[in-house]
Amino acid sequence: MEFTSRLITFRISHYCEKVRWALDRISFPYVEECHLPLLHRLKTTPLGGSSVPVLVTKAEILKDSADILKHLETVAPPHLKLYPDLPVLRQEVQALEAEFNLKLGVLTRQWGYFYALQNQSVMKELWCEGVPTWEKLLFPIMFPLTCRLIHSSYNVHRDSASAAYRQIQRIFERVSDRLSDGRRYLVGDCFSAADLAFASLSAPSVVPPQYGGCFPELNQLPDEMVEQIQILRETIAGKYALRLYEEERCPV
Ligand SMILES: N[C@@H](CCC(=O)N[C@@H](CS)C(=O)NCC(=O)O)C(=O)O
Repeated sequence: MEFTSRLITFRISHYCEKVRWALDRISFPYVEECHLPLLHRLKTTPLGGSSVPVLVTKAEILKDSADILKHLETVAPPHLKLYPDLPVLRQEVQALEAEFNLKLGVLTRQWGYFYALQNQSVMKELWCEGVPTWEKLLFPIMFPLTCRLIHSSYNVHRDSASAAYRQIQRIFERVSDRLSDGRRYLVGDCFSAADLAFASLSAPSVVPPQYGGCFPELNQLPDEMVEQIQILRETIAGKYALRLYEEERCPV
C-alpha cells in the first residue's frame, strides 16, 4: 500500500494552518489527523514530540512548523519555493519567520483564547471538527480541564489579553512600515515564508474568510473582540494579511 504523509493537528491552530498552507501550496499529498488539545499527546508523544503540528513523512518525523517548511523546500518546485536563493534575502525571510513564530503566534493565541474560551459551544465546534468520534464524546470532560491548562500555561486573563493586543498592534505597525513603500511582499519581490508566517500567525486577529482550519463567524464572538479585529483589519498590515489569504491561499 502507498504511504501517505500524516499531519497531526488541532484544526483551529494557526501554527498548524501555517504548515497546511505550505503543504497545500505545493499540492503535497497528506492526510490531516485532528485531535482535541491534551488528547493530541497520545499521538505526538510516541513520535517523540509534544506540540502540533507534527508531519510524519515516509522518511522523517518533523515536529515544528519551521522545520516542516524547511523540509518542504527540498521537494517544492522552483517557482513555489518559500525561501529566496540569495543568502541575504534568505536570512531576512528566516529572521522574520522566526520572529512571527516566537512572538506574533504566541500573542494572537493568548489574546484570541481569552475571548474564545468564554463560549463553550463555539469552542466545541472549533476543537471538535475532524476529531475521532470518541474524542468528540469526551469534549464535555476535556473542555474544563483544557481551559484550566490553557489559562495557566499560556497566561490567559484579561490584563494579559489587553497587553497582548497592544503588542500585536506594535508588530502590525512594524509590518505596515515595511510595506509603506508599496512593496507587494515583505522580502524581495516574491511570496515567501515570511509572508506565509505573518498571514497565518496573525489570522486569529484578522479572521480571513479563506482560513484553512476552522474559525468562528464574527457574529459568534464577543463585541469587544470583534471591535479589535476590525481595528487590525483596517491597518496596512491587516489588509495585507487578508490580501495574502485571498491571493495566495489555495483552497484546501
Ligand atoms: N514551535 C511550534 C509551536 C507550535 C505550538 O505552539 N502548538 C500549540 C498549538 S497552537 C500546541 O501544540 N500546544 C499544545 C502542546 O504544546 O502540547 C511550531 O511552530 O510548530
